Amino acid sequence: MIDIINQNNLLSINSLLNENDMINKDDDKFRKLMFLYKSAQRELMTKLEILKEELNEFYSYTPIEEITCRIKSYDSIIKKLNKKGYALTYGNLINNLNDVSGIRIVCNFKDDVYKIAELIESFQDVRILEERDYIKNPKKSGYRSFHLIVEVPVNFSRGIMFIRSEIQIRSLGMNFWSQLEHQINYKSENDNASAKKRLMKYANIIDEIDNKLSILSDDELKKSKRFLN
Ligand code: 0O2
Repeated sequence: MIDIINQNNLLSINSLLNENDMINKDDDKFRKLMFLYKSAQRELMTKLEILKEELNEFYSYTPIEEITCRIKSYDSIIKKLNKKGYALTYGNLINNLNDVSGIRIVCNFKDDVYKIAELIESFQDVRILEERDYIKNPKKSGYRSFHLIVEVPVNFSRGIMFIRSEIQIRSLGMNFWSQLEHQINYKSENDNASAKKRLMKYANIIDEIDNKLSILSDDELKKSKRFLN
């Protein structure tokens, strides 16, 4: 399967598959491709868990409440490609879906989100492809979160491969809202305008609370244990 290696021993994910092949969840290629995404996710999760523990050990305060991850299901991959109007090929999956491997970091406070994003951006071996600040520019739904599209190097037997993941970084408040909205509205086929309007209003209220909590946390935690002051 792995047969194209350039002089730097770098493997391209596209070189493992024929880009025009149609995605088929029962074939070997799909399983192997998902293995590559899972491997990248493990690398990234290790880096992030270490960061979380380091902040806890050295600064006695962890800005990170939790880190979770998931691999996008076959059904969600197909749904998203259809929604974006792409043919269901491996090439389109690899080149146009950023979040086949998805990681979510939930921080206590809003300003911690930016500090964690900065720390990830400073990792020497992580390539930052894109930054999406849905906190400064919330989505129409009211969705707030900070997204990083990254690539991490993974060592395989025949070389190194850079594989993409999406990291969503948000405050507890933003996470609370988006989890509920995801269930009630985001994936729903119904177009309930009144529910949408209310959810948007609640997103703004949560944002106000987030701002107030950030000020409170500054006042209280800066005095003693706050990290990176
Ligand atoms: P799921 O089920 O969470 O995996 P683009 O790349 O801009 O063409 P894309 O890939 O949708 O479009 O990127 P975007 O907008 O940055 O969103 C990526 C993910 O952010 C989504 O993945 C959701 O997890 C989350 N998200 C975006 N908008 C909303 C929203 O309005 N509400 C909620 N609750 N979550 C949102 P998926 O694959 O769409 O969904």
